[in-house]
Amino acid sequence: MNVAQKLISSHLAEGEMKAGNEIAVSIDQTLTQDATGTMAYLEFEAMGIPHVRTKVSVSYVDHNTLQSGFENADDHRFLQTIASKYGVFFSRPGNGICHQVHLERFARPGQTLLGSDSHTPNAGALGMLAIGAGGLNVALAMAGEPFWLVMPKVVKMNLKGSLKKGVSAKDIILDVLRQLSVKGGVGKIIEYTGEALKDLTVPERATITNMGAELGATSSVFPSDDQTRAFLKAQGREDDWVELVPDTDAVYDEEREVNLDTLAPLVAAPSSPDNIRTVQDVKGIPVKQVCIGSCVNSSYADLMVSAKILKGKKVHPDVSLTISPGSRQTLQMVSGNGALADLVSAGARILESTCGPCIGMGQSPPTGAVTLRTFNRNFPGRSGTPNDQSYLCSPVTASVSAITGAITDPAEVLNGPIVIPLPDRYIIDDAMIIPPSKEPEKVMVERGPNIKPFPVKSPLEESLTSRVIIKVGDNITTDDIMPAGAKILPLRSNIPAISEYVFSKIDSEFISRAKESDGGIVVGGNNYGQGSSREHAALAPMYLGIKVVFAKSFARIHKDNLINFGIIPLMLTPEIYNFLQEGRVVEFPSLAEEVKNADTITFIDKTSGKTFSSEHRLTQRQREIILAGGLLNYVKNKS
Ligand code: MIC
Ligand code: SF4
Repeated sequence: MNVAQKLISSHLAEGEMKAGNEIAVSIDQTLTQDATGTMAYLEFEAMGIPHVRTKVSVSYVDHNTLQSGFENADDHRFLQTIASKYGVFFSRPGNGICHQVHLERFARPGQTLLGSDSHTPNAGALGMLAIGAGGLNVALAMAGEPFWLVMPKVVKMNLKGSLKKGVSAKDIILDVLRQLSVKGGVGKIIEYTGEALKDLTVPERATITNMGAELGATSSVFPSDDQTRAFLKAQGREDDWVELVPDTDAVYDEEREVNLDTLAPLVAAPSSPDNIRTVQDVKGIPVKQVCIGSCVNSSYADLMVSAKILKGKKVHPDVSLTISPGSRQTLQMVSGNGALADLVSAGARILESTCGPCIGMGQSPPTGAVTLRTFNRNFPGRSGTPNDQSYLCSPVTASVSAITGAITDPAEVLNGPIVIPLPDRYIIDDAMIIPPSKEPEKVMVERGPNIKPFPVKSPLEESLTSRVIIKVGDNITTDDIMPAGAKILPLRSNIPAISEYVFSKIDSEFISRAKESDGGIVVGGNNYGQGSSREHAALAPMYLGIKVVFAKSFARIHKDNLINFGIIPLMLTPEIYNFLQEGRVVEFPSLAEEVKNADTITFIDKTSGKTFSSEHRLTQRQREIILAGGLLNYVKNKS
C-alpha cells in the first residue's frame, strides 16, 4: 500500500477502498477557525452532545481579528466559552494561523484530521490524512461520526533532484499546479515520494501540501520519516512520531514527477493559482506591494529567508512590504534571534500572526498596481481591490523583489542558496492555547447579538417551479459566491445579514432578483465552487431560497456543502448549459420522487414546453440527505 491507502485503511469505518466508491473514515482530530467555526459550534451544540468525541479538537481564531465593530469580539467570546464547555482547545487570537499552529503543536503522523478550512491538508506534511470540509461535517466529526468521502485516486508525485539557488518549496507546488491546473486534483490524493524528500523539511513539505487545496485535491500527503521525526523533536513532541512510508511495491493510480534540478522560480500570475509563469517571463514588472505570510509561507524558515535577504538593505520606496508571521512561535523565534529587527530596519510593516491580507482583512493593494504575495490564492478581487493584479510566489522571490521594486528572479541576484536549518528546538510556549474546562457544567456560553440561530430547511418538496437567476462561467470560486474581506467576514455568524452579499462582487443585481423570485436556480460551468470550504457559500444561498445548482462539474467541498444544506447539485451537458439562460423558468414535476428513485431529474421549460433531464450523481446517502432537507435534519431523523 501507499501512504494514503495505509492512512485510509487504518481509519476505514465503512465502504470499500476502491477509487470512486463512497467510504467513511473515522476522525481523530478536528480543527476549526473563527470564520467557519461559529457555525460549526452552533451546529455541534444543536446535536445535544455534552463533550467532543475526538482525540483532539482545536478552535483557532485567525481570520477575523480586525475587530472593527463588536461582531468579531463577540464571536471570539462565543468561541472561547463554547470550546471550554465542550472539550475543545482554544487557540487565542494572536497565537497564529490555524494550519501553522496545528502543524507545530497538534498534528500527528498516522492520524486523521478534519478541518473547516480548505487548507487543512497542510498537516499532510507530517504523514497525516488531513482533509478540509464544511463546518457541519466537522461538527459531526466532533460528535464522533465518521467522515464520508469518495475514495480518491492516489497520485504518486515523484520529486527528483534537489532545489537550486533561488528555488524553493513554493516553486515545487506551483509547478504541480502548472501540470494539473486548479481542477486537476479533484477526486485525488497527491502523495509525494522520491530522492528530494530527504532534504525537504516539514515546513517546506507543508507549503506543498497546503497548496494542494488549489489543485482541488481531496488531500496531499508526505511519508513520516526522519525529517518528520526531527521536526517533532524540535517541537518537543518526539513521542508523537511513528514511521509511515509506502511499501516498496506500493501501487498508485497515476504517476508524475517534478525535476527539482531544472526547476526555475515561478509565479502564479493574475488571477488564478494555476496561471503559472516563470519569474524570467514576468521579471521587471513594477511592484507596489509585497506581502509575506499566510498559512502556506509563514514558517520560521520563511521569515528567516526574508530577513537574510533584507538584512542591511532597504525596501524600495514604491513598495509597501508586510510580514505576517504564521504563529506566535514563529514571531517569538525571529524576535529572539534579531531577524525581526533586520526586517523592521529594512522597512517591513509587521502585522499580527493571522491570515490578514490573504483574506482581504486589510492591506488591499492600490488601484491598478501589482501586488506580489507569498499566499496561495489570487482569485479576482480577493485582496479587496477590484481588478487586482495579484501574483503568487515564494518568500525568496518576494523578498528580492521588495528591494528592487520590480518582479526579480532570485536565481539571478542571489550569490548562493539560502539554507535555513531546522532549529534544534523551537520556542515552546503554549500559554495562548487554553485547554477545555474541567468543570464544563459551570461554563456559560457567551452569545453576542451578532450570533443568530442556525436557519433550518424543510424536507424536499415533491415538485418545484423556479427561475434561473444567475448564469456564470467556469472556475467560479467561493469568493465569488460568498465574498470575504473586512466588511463581510464579521457577518459569518449572522446568516440573514451575510446573505445580502451572495454573488455581490460579480452581479450587484443578484440579490434583488433572488428576492423577487423567492429564490431560484444557479447555473455554473466547470469546477463550480472551487476554493474555500466556507459553508456560507451554500448556507446563504439556501437562506435565499436557492433549491438547485446546475454545473458542468463541482469542486468537492462545495458540492458536499450544497448537499449538506439540501441544495440539489445537477450535472449539465453543454447543450443544456447553452439553453439555461438567465430568466428561464423551469418546472421539476417529480423532484422528490426522482431524487429518491431515479438517476436523472426531469425538468420542463415553461416557455417552449421542451423536456430535459440532468444527472444528479448522488449516492444513496446523499439522496436521503437531500430528501430530508439537509444533513442536520438527516442526522436528527436517524437518531
Ligand atoms: C480561505 O482561504 O478562503 C479561507 C478563508 O481560509 C476559507 C475558509 C473560510 O472561508 O472561512 C477556506 O479556505 O476554507
Ligand atoms: Fe487564512 Fe489565507 Fe490560509 Fe485561508 S488561505 S487559512 S485565509 S491564511
